[in-house]
Amino acid sequence: MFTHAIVRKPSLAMLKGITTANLGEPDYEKALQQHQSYVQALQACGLTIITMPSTSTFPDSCFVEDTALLTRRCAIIARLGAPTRQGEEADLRELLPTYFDHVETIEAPGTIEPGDIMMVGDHFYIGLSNRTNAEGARQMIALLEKYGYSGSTVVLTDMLHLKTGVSYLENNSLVACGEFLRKPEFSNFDLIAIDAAESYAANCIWVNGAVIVPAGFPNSAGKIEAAGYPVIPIDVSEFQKLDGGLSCLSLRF
Ligand code: CIR
Repeated sequence: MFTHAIVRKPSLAMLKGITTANLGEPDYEKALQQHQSYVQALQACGLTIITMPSTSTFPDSCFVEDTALLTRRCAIIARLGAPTRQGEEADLRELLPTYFDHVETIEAPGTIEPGDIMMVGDHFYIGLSNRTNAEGARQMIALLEKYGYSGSTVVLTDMLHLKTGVSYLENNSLVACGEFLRKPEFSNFDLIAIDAAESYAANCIWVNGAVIVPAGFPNSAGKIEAAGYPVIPIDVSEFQKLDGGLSCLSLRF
């Protein structure tokens, strides 16, 4: 169960965020409203929200998931792979000791963005991507092992982050699309396969029994519901325009 979530409000600088989506420029006012609805959904799932102030220095900083990995035993501050995002994690360094006794840090030349990390119980799958390099993954696994966890790597070729295409819903259920449907690493899960046309819905979040899904993907929502989960659809269209999904917008712990 999660009790808290850290979120970071988008600033107007989000209009300059990194994107490959070709969906046009985000509407900032709409993004703020969507962010608020997202926060309310997390609250409805029982979470206390910690809101970091927005910053215009980092256009992508609302995607706070990529700045740290939070576990029950420790927090690990990331070193982001995208050059324009390096430094976003600095404010976490001040915030996290309030909530964690142990705060560790990934060092250069390692890079890792925790959008590439999926927690399955005490095991952490780490995607090797354009943002997360082998050294970043090596350091992360060493730190996880220090705290009694384990980690393993998964190579990805088509997606931005591991969790762009795969989400763990507890109870051995794994939502997956694209390249992840065929990965031997995931063959022992009960797969909920997301159609290519709805691939954005593969990034969804389990929060204390419910699953928050992006609005507008009814086929995927239906499959997740049929697997036994109450589903909460939230519209995050303005963040999709920046390649960001539901998981990216919070750090849940
Ligand atoms: C980026 O390219 O870094 C942002 N525009 C989107 C980050 C999405 N984060 C995530 O999937 N964890």
